[in-house]
Amino acid sequence: MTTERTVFRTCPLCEATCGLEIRVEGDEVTRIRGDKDDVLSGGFICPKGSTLGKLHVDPDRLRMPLVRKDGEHVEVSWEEAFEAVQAGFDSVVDAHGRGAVAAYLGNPNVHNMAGSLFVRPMLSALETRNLYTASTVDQRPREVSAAMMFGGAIPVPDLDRTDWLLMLGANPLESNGSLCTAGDFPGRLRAIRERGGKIVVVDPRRTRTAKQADEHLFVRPGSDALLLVAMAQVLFDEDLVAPGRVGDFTNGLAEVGERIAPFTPERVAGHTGIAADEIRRLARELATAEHAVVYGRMGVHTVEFGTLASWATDLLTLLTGNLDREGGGMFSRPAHGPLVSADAEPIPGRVFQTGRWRSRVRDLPEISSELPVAALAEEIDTPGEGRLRFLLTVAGNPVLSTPNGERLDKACEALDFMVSVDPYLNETTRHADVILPPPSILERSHYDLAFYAISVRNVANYSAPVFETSAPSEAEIHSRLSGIFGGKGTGVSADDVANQIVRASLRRVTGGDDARAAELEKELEHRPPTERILDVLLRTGAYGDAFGGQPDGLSLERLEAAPHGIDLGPLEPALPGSLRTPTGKIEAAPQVILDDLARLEQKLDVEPAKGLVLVGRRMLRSNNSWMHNIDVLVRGREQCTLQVHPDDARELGLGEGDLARIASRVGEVEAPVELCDDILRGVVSLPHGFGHDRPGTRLRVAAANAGVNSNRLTDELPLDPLSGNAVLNGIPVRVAAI
Ligand SMILES: Nc1nc2c(c(=O)[nH]1)N[C@H]1C(S)=C(S)[C@@H](COP(=O)(O)OP(=O)(O)OC[C@H]3O[C@@H](n4cnc5c(=O)[nH]c(N)nc54)[C@H](O)[C@@H]3O)O[C@H]1N2
Ligand SMILES: Nc1nc2c(c(=O)[nH]1)N[C@H]1C(S)=C(S)[C@@H](COP(=O)(O)OP(=O)(O)OC[C@H]3O[C@@H](n4cnc5c(=O)[nH]c(N)nc54)[C@H](O)[C@@H]3O)O[C@H]1N2
Ligand code: SF4
Ligand SMILES: [Mo]
Repeated sequence: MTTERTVFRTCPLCEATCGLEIRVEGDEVTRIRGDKDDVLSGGFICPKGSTLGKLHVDPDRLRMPLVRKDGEHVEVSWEEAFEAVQAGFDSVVDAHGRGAVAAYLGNPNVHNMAGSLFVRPMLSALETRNLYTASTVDQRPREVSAAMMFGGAIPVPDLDRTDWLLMLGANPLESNGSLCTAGDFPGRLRAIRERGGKIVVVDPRRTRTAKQADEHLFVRPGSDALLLVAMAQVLFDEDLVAPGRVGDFTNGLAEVGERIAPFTPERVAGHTGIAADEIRRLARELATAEHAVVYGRMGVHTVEFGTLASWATDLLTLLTGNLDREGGGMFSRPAHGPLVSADAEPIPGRVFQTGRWRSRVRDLPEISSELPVAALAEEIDTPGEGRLRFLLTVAGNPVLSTPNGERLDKACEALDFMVSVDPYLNETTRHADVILPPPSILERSHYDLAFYAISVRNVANYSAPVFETSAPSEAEIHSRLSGIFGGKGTGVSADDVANQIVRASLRRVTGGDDARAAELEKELEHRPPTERILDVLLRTGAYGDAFGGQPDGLSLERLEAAPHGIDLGPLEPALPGSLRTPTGKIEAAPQVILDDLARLEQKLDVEPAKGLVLVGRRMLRSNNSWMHNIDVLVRGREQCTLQVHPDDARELGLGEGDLARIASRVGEVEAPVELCDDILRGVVSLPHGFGHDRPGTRLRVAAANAGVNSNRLTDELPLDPLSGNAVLNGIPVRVAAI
């Protein structure tokens, strides 16, 4: 007789962190639906969440390590795989030193406790400055502006209490939200309108989100910074600046007012495609709404002025008295983070410094201890001293996800040695000499270390593994690699690494009381390595039991007893207590931003270019580049189409379904045309994450639904200089019928 059970767990696929109810019979998942009692998502689920069972049994998902022998990837034992890594790594370092070693970290690292807790020690062991991540094809501009303005914390729109939301370059009805963790984002948007609030969407496409909003404004790709700065100009010009409470601890407001004076609605209108009186109206509505907030995402960050746009979104929220106030832009307080409250004294932080080292080829500055991933290929394929020869990728597919991926694809062939920690043999890992697959999602525990820090409600939820496995956990894989990179051999375990982390934390917590620290360590000993660290974080965190000091407080044990999660309440004011700027104040006018406004101002005098530009898009059934191997997510109508406005199509001689050739400075692709009234004229769109047509992969379903990769067209040269972020939207392209 097979045992039947129902388990609850958090979906780790995207930032929404939905609760799932999973029906298991024996070792088989028979049904997944939304957990209606989940404290954040309340039963919401998207098509991806219900496929975790299929992902688990996907025959292409790797269960054993692969090592490349004579050009073929063959299964080997874990011991042989780690030994191969050791040999490959040592030979590169012996010949070329650690300067030839690089790592790339991809997106799923932030959806996974191993990525959050065990990757750092591994990177330290690598002793390299050549760190690249998916952050510089994503949200780095937002992190940089928040670092300069607030000392790090990122404001999230308080969706549940706002009544006026301006949303730019985000499409949460497909993406389920980003830098704004909100299980059931669509429901939360609906609720804004149901309580009489208003949603305005700014996007070059009339997206599903735009169709559910009160208003949609078409914007020319890349021009949001101009739009937002002009709105701020209106606030100053019409005497609508009223920051309220936070004004008492904000520097630089007068300077901003002066500096942005040239950006009048009339001057930016032609560039943005939004009329001057519309811009004025938006600014006035924002200023007069009871609770209002401005929220921007991918479309405004992955452009040439991404950091400026991110700064301007928070500036608008601040100028109108909506920062750190209910219904405005607020700060989350995760259970695993420290207790910070509004009335605490801010702790002055360090100056946000960049350029402590620079890239070899393009001389690009380090930002947040990373180099721009758009520069990775050139660091491998440009000959000379310091050229990269060893690459470690962890949970990343940069061949498909970084600009001019084709160049990186070729560059990877020139590496001396490559190691990937990844469950698939895909477009990137096919270049690896060794692939180390982590267990499936259902074989690991989960707690959202990254996303509870940017959540619209404070919640905490822990999920135990659904299935046991004897394969090494991802924490174990990272720890073994730490040992190899750190010269300690292949025998370092996750236990070793966790104990070190736990010991250091306990020493801090107990104020150096070694006996007490040892006692607490003993108390945690029965837990697996990851859980040991998590428990310390929770118990010493904002709501923690302080190891007995706060008997009603949180601990992992309490989370284990709450399968639907624990609700810790709505967001609360956190400023000035959470500020970590060197002054302990909000910096409304960081010098770097003021300087960059000069670059933006130059745009005003340049006629916008005429030709077509390419933007990206996401669809509900995809997850970046790596879930196209799940049949139900790719079945049906072709998803990877070029959306073209019918009037543009007519001029180009293109009809529905025709194959178009799309070319940019860096490459060209062919894709079927989808006529689309919902896209601004002069703009075309290809989805992100497709292009599974390369040989040597093991993705049978994806290969049969390959599509084309938009990063064969995006250009690695233009960057947002403040963040090193790539430009993925507004790419000049030529489109022609074939
Ligand atoms: N043109 C264009 N480019 C883009 C974007 C865009 O909109 N347009 N979006 C950008 C954004 S926002 C992002 S986040 C990046 C994503 O860029 P990447 O992170 O490089 O790519 P992903 O497609 O997320 O690939 C994730 C990889 O991790 C593996 N993986 C999945 N789960 C796990 C796990 O638990 N452990 C390990 N070790 N591996 C795992 C998958 O098999 C896959 O190889 O792409 C960016 N690139
Ligand atoms: N289904 C699905 N969900 C996902 C992912 C996925 O691949 N698939 N990926 C996850 C990841 S890693 C991330 S980072 C998030 C991203 O989540 P979102 O930020 O919501 O990203 P997108 O859905 O790509 O929406 C970006 C929007 O920006 C618009 N846009 C393009 N250029 C411009 C511009 O210049 N200005 C303005 N105003 N808009 C512009 C595009 O038309 C598009 O509608 O989604 C996450 N969720
Ligand atoms: S919205 Fe995101 S977290 Fe929720 S079920 Fe879908 S993929 Fe999972
Ligand atoms: Mo992302």
